[in-house]
Amino acid sequence: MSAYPPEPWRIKMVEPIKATTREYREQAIRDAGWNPCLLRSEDVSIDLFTDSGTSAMSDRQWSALLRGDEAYAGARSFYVFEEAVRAHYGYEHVIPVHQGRGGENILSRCLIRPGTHIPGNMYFPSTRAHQELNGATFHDVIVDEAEDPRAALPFKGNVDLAKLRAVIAEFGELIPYVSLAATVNMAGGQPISVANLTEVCELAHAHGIPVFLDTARAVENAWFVKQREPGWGDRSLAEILLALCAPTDGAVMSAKKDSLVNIGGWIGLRDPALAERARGLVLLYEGLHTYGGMAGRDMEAIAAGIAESVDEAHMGARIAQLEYLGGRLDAEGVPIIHPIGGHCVCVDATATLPHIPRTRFAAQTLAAAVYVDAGIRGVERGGVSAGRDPVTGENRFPPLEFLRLAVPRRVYTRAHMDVVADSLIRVHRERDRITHGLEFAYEPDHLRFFQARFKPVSGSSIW
Ligand code: PLI
Repeated sequence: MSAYPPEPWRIKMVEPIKATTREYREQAIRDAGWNPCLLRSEDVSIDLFTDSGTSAMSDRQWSALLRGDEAYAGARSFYVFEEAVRAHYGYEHVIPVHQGRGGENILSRCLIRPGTHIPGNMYFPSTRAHQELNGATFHDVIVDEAEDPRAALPFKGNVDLAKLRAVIAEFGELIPYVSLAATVNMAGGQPISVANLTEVCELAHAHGIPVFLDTARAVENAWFVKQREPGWGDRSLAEILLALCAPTDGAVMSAKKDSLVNIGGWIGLRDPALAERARGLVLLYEGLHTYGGMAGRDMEAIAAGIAESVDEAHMGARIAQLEYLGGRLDAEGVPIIHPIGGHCVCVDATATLPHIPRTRFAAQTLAAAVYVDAGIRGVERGGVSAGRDPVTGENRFPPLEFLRLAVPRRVYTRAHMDVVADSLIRVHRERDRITHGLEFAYEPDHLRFFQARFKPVSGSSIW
């Protein structure tokens, strides 16, 4: 099992965790329509629903908040933020947005027309939703192994260039851009190599197609490049981050992940004309182009967080914590996605609950069971998250159906990881007791996993 290095921080402020009983949690998950997202967070003991916006900020970030310039226009904090993004990600034009999906909305509105096609290395729900809302069809061109939980390739986020070539051959000028992610969330936080990303850009550019990168977890991706990609071991995370962004035409960033803040994001662009159009839409949907829906203090916290995110002691400890949790599950035969990714450990729900059919949402069912067992909240990543095909209205069932345990940065200790591992091991040992899956009691139109309510398919419980 991996070593667990001491965390490179001390705890200065704490948030009490409420103790709950199994009976209490059973009632809570019923009241939440069997959807952990609808639980009150005070009823959750260890919250691994997401690593997004849930990180602990450092004392430097908290003191940066006090420097926030809250001027409506031209705030000093914007220029601090702009400089930090330019220096670390290398994009000339930096356009603030309130969070990642705000940026996805703007970029999609700028570039997508009805009937267009967007290839990418696996979908992300909010990214694809904006692409589809603007009339595009998404094409997954990720390598086949990304869909196999047991395939332990170093770069399962890579694009299959043959698949990309085929999409380009078929749709050519109807492709407004290639949508890449580093790391790939829905594959379990799997990285893309610098070599593959560069080849994708060369291929796309040869056909006049720009490439935009989702940089939400690009620093985590840089860590894996440093560990795994020949030729990069001696380079700093900051250098690798710049190398990942360099061949791309722009990026959309949810700063709530790598950048260690609770809210914020940006669009980074090289083309001045596109940047001008994007700023125009930011004025309509986000806020002025020098705050984009953030407070001045949020931009200060991001600038400080970006600098901390490329610190190798920070990233090394983060990844080691995930490997420790995943290693414990692996050792006890709990089926997880390999290799362990950058922000999460993912439990293969299809392998855990093979008796629950896809239409009964095994990962959603497992999420409810794990919450009831020990108050741990994860998120379904499978049939519920995938939603319905906008054309046919049919449910989409992606090959991977898993419970994602996303670990917030600098929040939980090794003892918490042990509680999570013990609970997952227990639920896995007793998996045959989970006899019923779930069906929708209420199904929202968009991003349904957030607000859906479920009911057990028979009886009043999943047990
Ligand atoms: O939650 P936002 O709007 O700041 O960012 C949307 C978003 C875009 N891209 C990627 C790869 C994400 O992971 C992402 C948000 N992810 C969430 C909330 C998550 O729990 O993974």
